[in-house]
Amino acid sequence: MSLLPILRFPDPRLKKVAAPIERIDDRIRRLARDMAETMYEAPGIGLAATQVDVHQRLIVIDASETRDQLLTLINPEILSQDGLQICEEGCLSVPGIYDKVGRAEHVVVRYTDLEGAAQTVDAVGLLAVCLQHEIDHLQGHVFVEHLSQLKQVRIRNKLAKQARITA
Ligand code: K2U
Ligand code: ZN
Repeated sequence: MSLLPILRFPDPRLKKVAAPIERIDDRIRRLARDMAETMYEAPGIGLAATQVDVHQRLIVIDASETRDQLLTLINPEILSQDGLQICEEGCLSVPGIYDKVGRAEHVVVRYTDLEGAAQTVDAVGLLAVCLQHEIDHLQGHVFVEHLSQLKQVRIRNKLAKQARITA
């Protein structure tokens, strides 16, 4: 297994819309394994293929306290959503930035698992937030886009300054 490099905001590749996965082959299975390893090592509770510069509709999530309930979702789609929750979000592609984002409290997501079986997950709370956050990534959206323009300018300036210091 391998750790994968994670794209950093505002890399334009994070804006690409991921393509549906047509066939679940060894390449997809290997990618899912490497994404899970990368997520656990970061550490994070989710990771989208977009973030590792693979523009296909695959996400991994483990929002469990015990860090042993890995979900691998191929071609996830939100079937229904309702309610509202405000959650402090961060992102492995936007290190050091955390802010409150409004998301649906409850989502029902349909997806295909690694065995090719159709699955549905009915989620509330942090898992619901993470599903929306990761599916946003597959659509080319990063959570900071939900913040004010002023906050986005400040974030870009802060990350650009960090990049100059570490260059
Ligand atoms: O997509 C990612 O970069 C992974 C995020 C997913 C996530 C962000 C906010 C809320 C839920 C999930 C990371 O796991 S960032 C680390 C983190 C973990 C829990 C809460 C906030 C941030
Ligand atoms: Zn993210």
